[in-house]
Amino acid sequence: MTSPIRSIETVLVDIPTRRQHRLSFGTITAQNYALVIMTDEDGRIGLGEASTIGGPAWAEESTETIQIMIERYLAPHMIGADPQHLLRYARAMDVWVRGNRFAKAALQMAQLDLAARQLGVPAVQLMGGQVHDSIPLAWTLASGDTDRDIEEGEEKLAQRKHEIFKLKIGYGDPAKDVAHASRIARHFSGRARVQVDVNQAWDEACAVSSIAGLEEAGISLIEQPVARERLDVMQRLAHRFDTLIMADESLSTSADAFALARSAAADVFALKLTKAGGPWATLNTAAVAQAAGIGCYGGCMLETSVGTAAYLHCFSAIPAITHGCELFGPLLLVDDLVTEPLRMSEFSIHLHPGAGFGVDLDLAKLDFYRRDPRRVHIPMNGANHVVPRIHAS
Ligand code: MUC
Ligand code: MG
Repeated sequence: MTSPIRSIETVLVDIPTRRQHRLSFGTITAQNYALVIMTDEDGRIGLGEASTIGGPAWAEESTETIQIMIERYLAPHMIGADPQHLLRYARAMDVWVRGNRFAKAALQMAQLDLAARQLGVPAVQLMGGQVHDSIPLAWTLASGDTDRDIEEGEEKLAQRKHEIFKLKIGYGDPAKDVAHASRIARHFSGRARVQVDVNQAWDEACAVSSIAGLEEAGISLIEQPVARERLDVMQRLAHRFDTLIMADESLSTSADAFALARSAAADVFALKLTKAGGPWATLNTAAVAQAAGIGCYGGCMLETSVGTAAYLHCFSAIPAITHGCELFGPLLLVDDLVTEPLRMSEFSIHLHPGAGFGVDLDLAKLDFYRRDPRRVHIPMNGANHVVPRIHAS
């Protein structure tokens, strides 16, 4: 039954990736997480997670700022609170702190997990119940090497894990990117859907010529081709091309969703709990999408199974998720933080039936991957590198 919040702890975690992951703004070899552990007076635990890509390179927040925002400005208000008051605290967080949506999202996830565990129900039930039992699951090919990406895609298809591939481009010469993506799209033609994520790297002229080439090669969707502020350019691209244009960085809040919908600046919305500021904000954005007749894609920030499970419960409650999802984060990491892996098979990810988000922390793993004060975290060229200090004692 319900019981007040006793403590809230935020732990920084670094987990290496299985292979380098190259995006337009840098190359990742490890992912960083701010993990929130919320405990109630009966000792029950709720988990939340904020994952950032490239430190503050993808969005404004880093795991370090997330930790300090939670510990100093958000969590102290919630000690002794009833975790069942989900929307009350989601709204209050916007009064206590402006912005800092990743921090709020991690905290709201932990509260939702705890509230659902107290009631003994899956978290999805507190968001209206599931409309999807499973969601088609994309994989990102981003090794930086065309042959290696094709090989990796073939493996994923053979394992029946993924038949949607997202390519990360925008790193170098646009003509080379188009050639790279076109070769992969033609290779998998008729067997897999291939889409690209440009992560804001192009200007309008470059986007027009590049998308024309990508469209010809059969690329199905272009994610965030230009700077997030340029809704005018997004609008012209969406109008000009048949290939779907998806808003990712351009879309955080439901107000952004409204502006995008009103100007027809995107055909698809990428939803993420962290950039939105939590599960409730994500549901609000999805409601705008539904009202506007815009389909949604379940995005990710390369979460561990903790964040992935939180995203999955929320996405499962969203009818407008019609373009699949990319909740593959745990598969890219060398290890995970939970005792049981999430269920991914037959090209989909499946909702876990347990209470809360249905995942439990593996304490030994947490102990191993929690940030060691003897290691330094260096954001370099927009990328994340966790390197040992030279003179560790
Ligand atoms: C993004 O911009 O979509 C998520 C998966 C991936 O490969 O990159 C991201 C972030
Ligand atoms: Mg993206």
